[in-house]
Amino acid sequence: MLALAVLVTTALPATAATVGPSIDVSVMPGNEAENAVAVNPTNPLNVVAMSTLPDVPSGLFEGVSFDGGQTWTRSVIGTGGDLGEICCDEQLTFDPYGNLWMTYLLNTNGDILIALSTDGGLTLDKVAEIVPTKPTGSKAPSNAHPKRLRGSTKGVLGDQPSISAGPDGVWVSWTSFPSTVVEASGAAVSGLGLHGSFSAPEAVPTANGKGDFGDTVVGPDGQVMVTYQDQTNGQGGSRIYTAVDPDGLGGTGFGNPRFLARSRVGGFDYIAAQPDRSVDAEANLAFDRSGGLHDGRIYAIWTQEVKNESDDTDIMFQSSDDNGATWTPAVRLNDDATKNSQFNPAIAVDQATGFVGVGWYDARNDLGNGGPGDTDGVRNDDAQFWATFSTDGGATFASNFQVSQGASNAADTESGFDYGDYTHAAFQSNTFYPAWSDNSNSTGDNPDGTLHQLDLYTAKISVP
Ligand SMILES: [Ca+2]
Ligand SMILES: [Ca+2]
Ligand SMILES: [Ca+2]
Ligand SMILES: [Ca+2]
Repeated sequence: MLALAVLVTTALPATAATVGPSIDVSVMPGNEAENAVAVNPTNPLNVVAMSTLPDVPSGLFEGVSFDGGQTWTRSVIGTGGDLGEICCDEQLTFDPYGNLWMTYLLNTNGDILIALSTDGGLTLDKVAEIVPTKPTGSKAPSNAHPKRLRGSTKGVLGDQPSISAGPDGVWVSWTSFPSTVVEASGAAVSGLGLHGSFSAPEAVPTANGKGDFGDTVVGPDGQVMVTYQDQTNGQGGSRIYTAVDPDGLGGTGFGNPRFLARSRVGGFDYIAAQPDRSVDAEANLAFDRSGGLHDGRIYAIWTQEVKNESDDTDIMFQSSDDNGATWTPAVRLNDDATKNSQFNPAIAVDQATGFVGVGWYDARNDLGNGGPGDTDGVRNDDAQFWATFSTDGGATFASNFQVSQGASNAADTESGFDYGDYTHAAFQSNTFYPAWSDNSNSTGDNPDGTLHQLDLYTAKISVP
């Protein structure tokens, strides 16, 4: 295996993928930031993308496509009614039956919400409202989403939920504040619209009694892995851990935390490209359930900072064939030669092929010289969106390629939320769809014009 921080050997030319044009999914005034995207495995032309709306009291943007992203049905959901007044932190996943599962948070309480769509995202119904446990305090965390719990900070607050579904079930994990513990809950799934109740919250052990900014994945045998970092605040750094429930909905709970990596990215680490909201290490997981050569392999990505508070952040990659007991050494996925920022990485496995796609915000072309990656003459504060992929189980990755046609600037959004805490990507049947927030107006249809509020973007990347 290659040494730490050495780029994985590039064996595939970037031309192995076809990057489609940038698509403005939201075409909506105001900021769309912190995005989710999912593709239906029973109809790979069915793409669903969502964004938090930091500028309005409640609601999410939702775009639904049934033609691979060419046309979209656009709506704002969750301004009341069945779904409630949605705050933020939405995440999406399709299961193998074509159920679309969504987790999200409300403005009005600290619960973890789950909604289900059986029509490809056109309609969503609330199916569960989980009350986090461990109410050991009475104060909401200082880092809660700015929109959460207007007028009430009493009791326990679930935050940062993530959701994943496999052939046997759907699982969500989250952080419970103020004690900053990680919990998870799952439900059996057996067909389109056929599911059981979500289980009582199950504790996910943490190494130092704390965990946040997590992710959840379900494996081919029903096992569940959760990752999290142990620092909720600060810029100094964090340790990233995983924990596994080996039998999912069976009687065995989550096992002891296992160390994954040490990052110099803390809980709220400020970089010039995300100057107000900051970034966390944003560890994310993907499980190969393809039944192929690498079935059962788990992939992890996270953000490193080369030197503390240098703003030179990088996207790191590791994999495990033994449910996280051991991991390959971390390798850097971004192949630039700059000291600029790469942040908010997203990963997805194509369960039809076992291919791995990774995308991230990338400031490599912002040299502050007025070039195409620079909007303002200042180095390392503008971001494009870049990606890479692997067709051999993560042994090698393609040369990085630029996905967004333009460069965006977070300060120009006039929102302290910047691009949000995360973005996501989906990969199905040889097509990779990353989602990102963009104010370059490269497509000419952002209602706020160029370098103002963000729209939600995607692009269709074909990986044959
Ligand atoms: Ca740092
Ligand atoms: Ca970097
Ligand atoms: Ca710049
Ligand atoms: Ca917008």
